[in-house]
Amino acid sequence: MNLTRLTEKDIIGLDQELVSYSRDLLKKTGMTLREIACFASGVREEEFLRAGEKLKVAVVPITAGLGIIGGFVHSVQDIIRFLGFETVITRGTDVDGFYQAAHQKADIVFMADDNRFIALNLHNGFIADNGIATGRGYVAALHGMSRGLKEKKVLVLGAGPVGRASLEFLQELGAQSAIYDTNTLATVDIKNQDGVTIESDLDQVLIRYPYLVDATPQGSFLALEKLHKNIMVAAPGIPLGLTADTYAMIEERVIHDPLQIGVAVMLALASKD
Ligand code: 2YC
Repeated sequence: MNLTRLTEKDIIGLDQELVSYSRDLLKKTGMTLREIACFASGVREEEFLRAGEKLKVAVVPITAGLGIIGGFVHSVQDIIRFLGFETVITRGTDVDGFYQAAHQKADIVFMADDNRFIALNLHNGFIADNGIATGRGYVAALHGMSRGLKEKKVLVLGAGPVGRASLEFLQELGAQSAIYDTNTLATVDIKNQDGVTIESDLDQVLIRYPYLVDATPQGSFLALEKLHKNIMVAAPGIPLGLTADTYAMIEERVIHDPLQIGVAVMLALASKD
């Protein structure tokens, strides 16, 4: 499956803006990036802080497929450092880089090709997948923004890896979850998962959901007049599904970033001993 592929312009400047990004996240959700990562991964904050003092992370550039994305490994490194973990980028790429990571006694190794972005814990073999981490992290952010999702009506757009992970966490949190995909076949296996509603006519139902997770790679298709008046949106999908003027009008109720939340949750998941 070819996942959405970031471009250099999606991540340019991400490292300079992490402090303002995290302040903005706190304002919108009442949670810091670290608290979102801990809530999504089930890691207690003091455990996560201790792991940060103890563990070393390596990020390996991968040349496979369409190759290196300018700024990608540096953005990943900056997010992980921001969360308090010593982090290196290997000089070598691919297998050579992985060898160097192990040789430099890294405990956790981050690497991404065009189809998969993982964090591997070299001690216990656990692999954190970016799609799962991102889905859980965005639901955690929505949980914060909504002051709790229990019994709340939430619609997930997109039944790919991120949408499915979002749905799973929403169910764990007791939300009244629904999912929609343009391809009706994509949700056929979810059909009678306990309590999940499968929506098929988006234009009809969209306005009935006060909470939305946009996990689609479709850009600029959500206009304000089609949305619930108090809409809150967790938008992991790239490009952003909201139209530019809709985003400008409801920005304080929208969570959207290219890497930060997904990487933070991957780190928390991979840091468990
Ligand atoms: O620079 C590198 O090491 C490249 N091989 C990185 C390729 C990442 C491709 N994946 C993506 O752009 C998106 C990310 C948002 C996470 C998952 N897919």
